[in-house]
Amino acid sequence: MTMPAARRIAHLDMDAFYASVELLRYPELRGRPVVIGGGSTAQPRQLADGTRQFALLRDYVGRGVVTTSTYEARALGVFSAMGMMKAAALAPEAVLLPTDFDSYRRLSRQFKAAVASIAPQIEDRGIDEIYLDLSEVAGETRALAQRIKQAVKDATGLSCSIGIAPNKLLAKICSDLEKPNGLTIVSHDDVPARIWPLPVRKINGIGPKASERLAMLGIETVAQLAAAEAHLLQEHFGLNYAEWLRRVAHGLDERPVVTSSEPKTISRETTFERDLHAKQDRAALSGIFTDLCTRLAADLLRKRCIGRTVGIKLRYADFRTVTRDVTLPHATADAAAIRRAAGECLRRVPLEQRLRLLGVRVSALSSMDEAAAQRAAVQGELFASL
Ligand code: TTP
Ligand code: MG
Ligand code: MG
Repeated sequence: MTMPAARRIAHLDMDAFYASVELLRYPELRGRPVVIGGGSTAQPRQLADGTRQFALLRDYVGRGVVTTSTYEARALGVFSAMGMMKAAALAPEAVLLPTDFDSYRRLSRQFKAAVASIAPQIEDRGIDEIYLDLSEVAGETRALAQRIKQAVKDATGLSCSIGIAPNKLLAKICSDLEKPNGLTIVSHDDVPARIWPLPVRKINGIGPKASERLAMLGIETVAQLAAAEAHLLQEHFGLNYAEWLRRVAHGLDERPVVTSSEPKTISRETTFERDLHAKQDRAALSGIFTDLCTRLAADLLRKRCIGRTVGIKLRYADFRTVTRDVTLPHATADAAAIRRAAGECLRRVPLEQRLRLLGVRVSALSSMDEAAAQRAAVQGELFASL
């Protein structure tokens, strides 16, 4: 039996993300406890002498909750989802800032793009975290992770924490172990020493309810979960969840890194101002058809995609719609090649009736850059074998 090659999976999570983005704008707040989540009344005021005046948590009145907080505020016991009034009692001197989602989204795009320049196999898990499959990326693990952290820092000015492990389950746990600015690498052999002492709720997928029920069975740590009798877990959690609990307690997880869903098809269509006839309006139709293909080729280029299947869509005056497509020997983004293939499709539909709409699409897409890299690799092999 051949074992599947060991994988190298990373989980990257930004440190105190919203708060850290705010500190880029207000560097004078570095080192102070800062809490994000105030309304517009928490907007800092620019004073005549050029300095800024910030709202303090002690002056907060309302029912809001903390969105996130800096590590200085966390040291005082203030965490995400805590009521703001309770937080104010713990950290009255903390600065309160409003949320600014546009900035968080912009920085989110920037850090992901920086990581993608080094490790393109990315699964987007939300505004401040991603999984990476580093199995095919060259470099020693720690050095590679340092490079990724540096790229994020250079692109955004922000720090992140990375966990690297043979699977997503362990990588996610690890990215949290040495926050902030952490870098934690574990192998399967490290599971008893590094993972087993942790409380079960550190496992992504064991929520507050399951933790509570496990606690009632005397199971608090992952080690206790790993040692639990199968029938006991089955009795309380059902066969499927019990089996999953047993596997995760042993650090097992086969889920692949699912890279961002690329568009499956790119299309252009147009509805005519008046219904056109294939014979009488041949010149006009031909011009529109060519124009659609040219625009579609430009869309493909912009998205750095090539496609193997070219299709057309026609809607007749009576609103019936037909489609035809053809698959080419090679993927293309070339306007003339798309026009030829679409023309072939057009010859396979009846054209007695007038037409309302004409559309062209390209599907079976792949990345232009990956295709180029593969060609280069093949050429490299050819040269190497000469
Ligand atoms: P997290 O990654 O959970 O937290 P964080 O980045 O602030 O801190 P760290 O990872 O260093 O522990 O969440 C990312 C952002 O999502 C966070 O900055 C604010 C937002 N968020 C909420 O809006 N509500 C919440 O309950 C949590 C946990 C986060
Ligand atoms: Mg985070
Ligand atoms: Mg996160």
